[in-house]
Amino acid sequence: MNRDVLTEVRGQIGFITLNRPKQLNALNDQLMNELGEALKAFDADEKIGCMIITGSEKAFAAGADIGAMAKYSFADVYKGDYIGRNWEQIRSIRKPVIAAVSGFALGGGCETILSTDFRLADTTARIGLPETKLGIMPGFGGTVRLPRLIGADDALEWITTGKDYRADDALKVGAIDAVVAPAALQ
Ligand code: DAK
Repeated sequence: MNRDVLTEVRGQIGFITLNRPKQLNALNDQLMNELGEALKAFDADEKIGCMIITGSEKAFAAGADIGAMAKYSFADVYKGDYIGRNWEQIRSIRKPVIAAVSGFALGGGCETILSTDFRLADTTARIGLPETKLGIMPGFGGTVRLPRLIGADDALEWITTGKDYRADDALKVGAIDAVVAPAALQ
């Protein structure tokens, strides 16, 4: 069966790898359901002390799946609580959840990492909220969690310009906690 999320245990760490590489790990319902299940399973496992969410070398996640969203009406999204229901799952996990970011973490991908407790990024990372380029606002926590982390001024720049930022620049404002060499995240 095709899995959009892969899991692995190393020592006391539960690794969760987003696995839609051809779509740059664009977030859809299946992936978000599997992410929620994986987080809950590790949270319930006494042998696991913390979890690390990661993606591919090219992308942590390039945002919500634009193709899937294009077909949805407002009513579909509202009634189905599209994506939102499982995004919040990260915040309900009692053990520390760490994001390890290589490549793109854009839009919903950026909001996913903002929902974690600690954020590591390697020097290939490009992090940002490009929603305004699509004529929408960040829909899942970007307008709330980002200003809490980096302050209103910098968050306003991120949100209104839609630019993506290198790991060093994200570190300077406090959007991530550490920058590492790419090999450190493999
Ligand atoms: N969705 C679907 N497919 C995507 C994708 C995405 N977000 N991003 C990339 N892909 C696909 C591309 O279509 C392409 O597929 P093929 O053409 O090969 O079939 C493949 O991934 C490789 O992408 P590229 O060929 O474009 O790769 P490049 O290296 O040239 O460019 C890129 C990489 C990341 C710069 C580019 O792919 C890009 O700009 N992607 C879109 C970034 C973006 O705009 N993301 C979405 C932001 S909006 C909500 C909550 C949250 C949200 C919505 C609702 N509710 C609570 C209701 C969140 C919204 C967002 O995230």
